[in-house]
Amino acid sequence: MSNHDFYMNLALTNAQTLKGQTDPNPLVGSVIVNDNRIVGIGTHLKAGEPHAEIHALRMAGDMSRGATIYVTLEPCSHFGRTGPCAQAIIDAGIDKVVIATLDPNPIVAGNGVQMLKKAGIEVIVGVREEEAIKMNEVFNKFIVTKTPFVTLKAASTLDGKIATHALDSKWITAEEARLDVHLMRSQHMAILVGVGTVIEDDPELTARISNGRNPLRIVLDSTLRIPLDSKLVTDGIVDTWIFTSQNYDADKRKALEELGVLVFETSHDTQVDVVDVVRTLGEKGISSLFIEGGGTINAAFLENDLIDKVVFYFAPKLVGGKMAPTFIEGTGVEWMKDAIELRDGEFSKVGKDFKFTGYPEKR
Ligand code: AOF
Ligand code: ZN
Repeated sequence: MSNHDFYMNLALTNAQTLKGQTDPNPLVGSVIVNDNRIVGIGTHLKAGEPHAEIHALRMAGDMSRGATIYVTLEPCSHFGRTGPCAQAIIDAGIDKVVIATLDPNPIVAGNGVQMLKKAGIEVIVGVREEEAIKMNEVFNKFIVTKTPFVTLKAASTLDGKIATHALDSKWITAEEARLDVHLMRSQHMAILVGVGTVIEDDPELTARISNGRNPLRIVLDSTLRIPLDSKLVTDGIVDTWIFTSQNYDADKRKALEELGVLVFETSHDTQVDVVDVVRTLGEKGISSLFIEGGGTINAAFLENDLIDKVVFYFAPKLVGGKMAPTFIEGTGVEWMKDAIELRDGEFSKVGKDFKFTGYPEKR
């Protein structure tokens, strides 16, 4: 491994550890090296707080002069909630800047590099670029489109069943996979389910792992059937938002709002319009959405091309049965040529179960 790769790797590893904590801002790590010695390390901790480079520069102090700074994302050039990092790097007397990838944020997008070069600083872009882009897949989409990066999660038997024909579903996957799901919940700003799940399971939808951050909870409920005594309505652990259709029960809406639940109407007469849901969440600043719906919700999001990533857990079990539900219902495609292709698929093992991640080709 070259020196550049080594230091960038450290910056990437530190940044990656904070996944979910910096939303909607990016994960960014930085390392400053002077005369083959690490003199500063900085990681962006929270949106609105100092950027990674600033933490590293503060740690390095005078040792920044003549040093090389490694940053996983192009230093910023704008006056936002914090100052332009490119200027701070220039002022600190840094000699060389090694960047993993350019900032897709339209207000930066190459301007940071320009500022540095204009000041006579040597700039290298593209070290560990692929990892850096992947690490910020949520930010990269949200900063350009202002709509959330949507991940669809499902857990099924190897024959695709999410319950038996008698609707027994506890449990499909083992403990390790379920913990992995809690970790993923804590890495997203919002989690979404259908009202059927709320009625059947009365879930909390929290991240029950140590240091877990709880996502905002979202329920799709076309007529407002959600029970007023369900945990999502009463527990107060974290906010719950409900999206409904034009066919909702007005008295129920009032009762829910009195209990502190926000209710959003969508444009469809009888169903929740999922396109409206995603757009509204983007407008509210939600950059990442984790869908743990059943087959109908999953199909609605897939059919509308709203899924950016899938995470499927497969338990090595077979349930069988024509009537046993699967994790994508709806009508489905007619021709095999119209099947949704998943690119960059990867399988790993989580405990006894298998985890597949992939990215649906947009149509
Ligand atoms: C971060 N952390 O370490 C870097 C960022 O709202 P502001 O002023 O903090 O600016 C956010 C933008 O700054 C962000 O969208 C990205 O383009 C750039 N870089 N942001 O939060 C960091 N390096
Ligand atoms: Zn910055």
